[in-house]
Amino acid sequence: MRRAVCPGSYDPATNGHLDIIERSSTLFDEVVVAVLINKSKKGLFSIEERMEMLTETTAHLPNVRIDSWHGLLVDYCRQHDIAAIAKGLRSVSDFDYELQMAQMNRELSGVETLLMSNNPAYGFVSSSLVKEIATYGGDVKNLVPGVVFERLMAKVAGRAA
Ligand code: COD
Repeated sequence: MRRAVCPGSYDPATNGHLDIIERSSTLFDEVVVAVLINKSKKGLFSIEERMEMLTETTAHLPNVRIDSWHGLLVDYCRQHDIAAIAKGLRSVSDFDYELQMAQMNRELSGVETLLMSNNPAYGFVSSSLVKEIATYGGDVKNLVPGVVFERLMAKVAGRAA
């Protein structure tokens, strides 16, 4: 079975993430979307909330499942017999960061990384910007899946209250 992981913080998932997950699901028998902790980023949603939103957002993809992991991505890949990491590339700055991680992960465990060019419609979309815009009352409806939009609006309203 050809199995890949789409790792990320997914805080929260955006339409750009969903595009990469959908395209990965056509290339592999099974795709695991793994919610990982990125220690350099401050989280808005809990890991459980991120997983719930991803589960709803990917319900139309039968070969996609959601999981979470604390630790090295290569250890997750080893434990779950995953030979490939599938990720999206938006820009040159993404490339520098992703290339370094791809090389390190291959050095650590031999796992390959597939870097997919982003859909230009979502090239400017990031979880961080979506959160910032929503916090200041901007409209992010077209940037995130419906369930994420609803949860984000509720979270932002709760914080402002
Ligand atoms: N279009 C296309 N792709 C996108 C878009 C978009 N609009 N937005 C994001 N993506 C891609 C990103 O390029 C990334 O590949 C992926 O989606 C996830 O993005 P984020 O922002 O949710 O997640 P990151 O970048 O914070 O995730 C980093 C990891 C958590 C994957 C990384 O830190 C990691 O692997 N951590 C585990 C610990 C580890 O193994 N460390 C050693 C690494 S060598």
